[in-house]
Amino acid sequence: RIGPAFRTSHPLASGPVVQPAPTVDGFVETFLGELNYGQGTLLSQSTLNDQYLALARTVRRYLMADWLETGARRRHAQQKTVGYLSAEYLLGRQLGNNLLATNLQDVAEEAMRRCGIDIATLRAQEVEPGLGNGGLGRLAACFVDSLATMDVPTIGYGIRYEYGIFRQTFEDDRQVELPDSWLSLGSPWEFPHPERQVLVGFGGSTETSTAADGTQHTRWVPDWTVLGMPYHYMVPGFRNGVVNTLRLWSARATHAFDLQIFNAGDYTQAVRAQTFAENISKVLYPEDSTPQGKELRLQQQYFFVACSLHDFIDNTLPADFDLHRLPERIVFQLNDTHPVIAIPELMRILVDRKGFAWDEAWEVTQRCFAYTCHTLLPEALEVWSVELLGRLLPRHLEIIYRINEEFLEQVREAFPGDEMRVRRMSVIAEHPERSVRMAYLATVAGAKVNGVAELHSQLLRDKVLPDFSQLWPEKFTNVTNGVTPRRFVRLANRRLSELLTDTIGEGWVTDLDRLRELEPYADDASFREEFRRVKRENKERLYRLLAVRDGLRLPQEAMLDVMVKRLHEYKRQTLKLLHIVSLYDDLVSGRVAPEEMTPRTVVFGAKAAPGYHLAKEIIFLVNSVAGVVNADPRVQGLLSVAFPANYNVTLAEKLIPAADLSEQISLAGKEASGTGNMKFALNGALTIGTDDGANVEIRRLVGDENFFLFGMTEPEVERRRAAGYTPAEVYETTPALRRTIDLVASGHFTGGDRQAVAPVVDNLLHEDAFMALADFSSYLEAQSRVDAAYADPEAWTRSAILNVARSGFFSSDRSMRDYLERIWHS
Ligand code: Z16
Repeated sequence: RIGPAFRTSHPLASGPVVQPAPTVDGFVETFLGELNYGQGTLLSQSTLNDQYLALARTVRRYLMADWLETGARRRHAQQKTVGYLSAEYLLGRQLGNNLLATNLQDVAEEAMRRCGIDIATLRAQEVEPGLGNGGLGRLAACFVDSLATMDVPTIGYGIRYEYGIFRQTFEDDRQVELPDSWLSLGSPWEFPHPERQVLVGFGGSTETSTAADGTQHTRWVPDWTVLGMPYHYMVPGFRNGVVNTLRLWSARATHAFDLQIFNAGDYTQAVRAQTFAENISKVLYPEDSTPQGKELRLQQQYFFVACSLHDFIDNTLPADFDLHRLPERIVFQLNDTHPVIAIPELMRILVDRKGFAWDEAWEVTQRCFAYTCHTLLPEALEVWSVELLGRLLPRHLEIIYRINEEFLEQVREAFPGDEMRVRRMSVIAEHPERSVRMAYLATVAGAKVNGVAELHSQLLRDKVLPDFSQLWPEKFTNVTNGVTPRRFVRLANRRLSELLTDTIGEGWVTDLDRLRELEPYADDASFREEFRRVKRENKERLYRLLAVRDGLRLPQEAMLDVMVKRLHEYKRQTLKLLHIVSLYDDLVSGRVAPEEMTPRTVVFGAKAAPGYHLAKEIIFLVNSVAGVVNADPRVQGLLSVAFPANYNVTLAEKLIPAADLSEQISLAGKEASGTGNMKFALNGALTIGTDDGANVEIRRLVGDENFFLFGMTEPEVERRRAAGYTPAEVYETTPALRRTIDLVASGHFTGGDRQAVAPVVDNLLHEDAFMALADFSSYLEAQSRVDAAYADPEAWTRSAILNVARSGFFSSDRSMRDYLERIWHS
């Protein structure tokens, strides 16, 4: 610690903290105080941003007493803490969530009205902290919400990126990325804690010395260091007086370092050193699922993990704590391989700094970590070259080598003479270059390894880590993902929430299984009418927003068909596009009469990683098709395509509650879980989906008759590939597909430019790595079932209600109970 805590015997020094009165008067008074003394302005002079900041700081005051109280209670109880280690937290806007948690929504709304302010306008001011790419980052945010609501001692550890996921814009139908300067107008939700800064080393070399008794001691001598500055964020539980902490690290230059250079008289060099250090937490890497092996990314990973371990061991545990008992006090959950460097870091702390024997340290380390895998894509399994790792973290590389040596000895004992197996299981890969397999390291060191949906966990055992699951079957488990009902139902879908609460009471918000009580109402005509009203009003709200935000004009009555997720070939946005083009072609060629068509509006939302060229070509094609379809009078009111730019949590909260149909169409065996699929089902959309990820569990729960299944199963995909898949053959032999692709290839959607569509068309015809063409016919057939079903509103509504009633399992509260039972308590 940098400074001692301030100590005094003054009677007010240890609280209690006085919370402002939760009344309209109390709120107004606090708000005006924040505006005057916090922002230094008068209501009459204030900007919208002043008002937003004052409102946020007002809400924050209501949480402070509970935050301090929770901290004191946690320090006193000394229970085991969950240390969630995640490079990403895709939090979404904070204001609405915190008003909901404190039950201050109505008070705040009325208080603002008294000040002549529309609270919705202030909410719209908030720039969401987009400190994540997609599913994995949003999952971390849902998990910390649930842990607070369940009063589980938790510290979320991560990185305070100065720039989160880029802001997407379109220019001439192509994606253009802009920096996300989310901090530039002020950040009222964060608390910097300079007194808890941590020093982190990089580079240099190791030194080994031998003591008089012959024992060897190794020490790492880094050649450069940076400071980690923690910023704390409140994580309130739902109306339970609990506020946990999210601790995000920001990189600063060390003083000693620049002083040295300043003293040497090189001012510009000193400033440059500062910039170099601060680069570490500058920007989120924008790849979802397929990371680039960049040096700065490894620096980010080690930076936040080193800060977090040090923070817990030296600044959170009591000073006299016996670290042999560390596993009684912490379990670090590794959110994918990004934080796996924590394993050798803990070994280094225990052995090099705390004087543990190797075996003792290994015993402790193995009980402190558990690993969650989120993928099956081979290209997404992180590896770091030995050259890079050794240069940046020489001591960690030595430790990894020793862990691996001892592990491979164990393999040799269990499977004598099986050197092929030893090579397969080695944490160190030899080809194409010598490198560290981070997933293997996590599996060797972790007490548990879990996948994120049943099918995924099965494939993880059988396909990704089969040798490990054979050696340690008991290590492997599944925890199916979940989503927080607070943000994704109660906050995002207020109308549905009111209907639910009027019908079954309000207990569902923290006990989502109670949605089951809704089942009988599926057969109640007046309830169905109400349910349809909710959907209709949500659609109206969405279309009003899209009109203002994106200049889109969409028909109110059509089925709303939504595909929102990162742009990735395996997710198959092109398959959805082929469906749209085929519907369009059917209409304009007269094969389908207008009155036979079920009107549809298709909405896409997707960001492509800036370096993922084919994904960006797909975005271009979607925009091109949208432009032509929307302008063609022959399909007016029957088919529309919208692609609002910059899909993020804020937009998801508007889109999902309005959707009728949820597109979950990845190639079977590729989507680890999906979590958007759960949000849609909980908001009363029906799913059209493959037998993949958590779709499998959604379908089993909601029932086959309330889910539109299509496509190959994972074993069918395997067999098809083994037999030699040639997409061109499918194209030749499927007339509807041929017409569709030909229309795209002709340049019809690109003003006659065939060159512009060639990247996507050629890829589909000659590569199609994710077999969109193979599933095309099955998909179209399932979509005609959708059309027929939508034409019967009563039956459709019944299915939609049953989707809501039977999806309570997908609460992240349930996921957290599973982690507690299967992983954290064992
Ligand atoms: C990510 O968002 C996911 C996996 C991964 O390896 C890296 C990133 Cl950034 C996603 C999965 O693709 C998705 O299926 C899953 O639902 C989500 O993680 C949360 O588990």
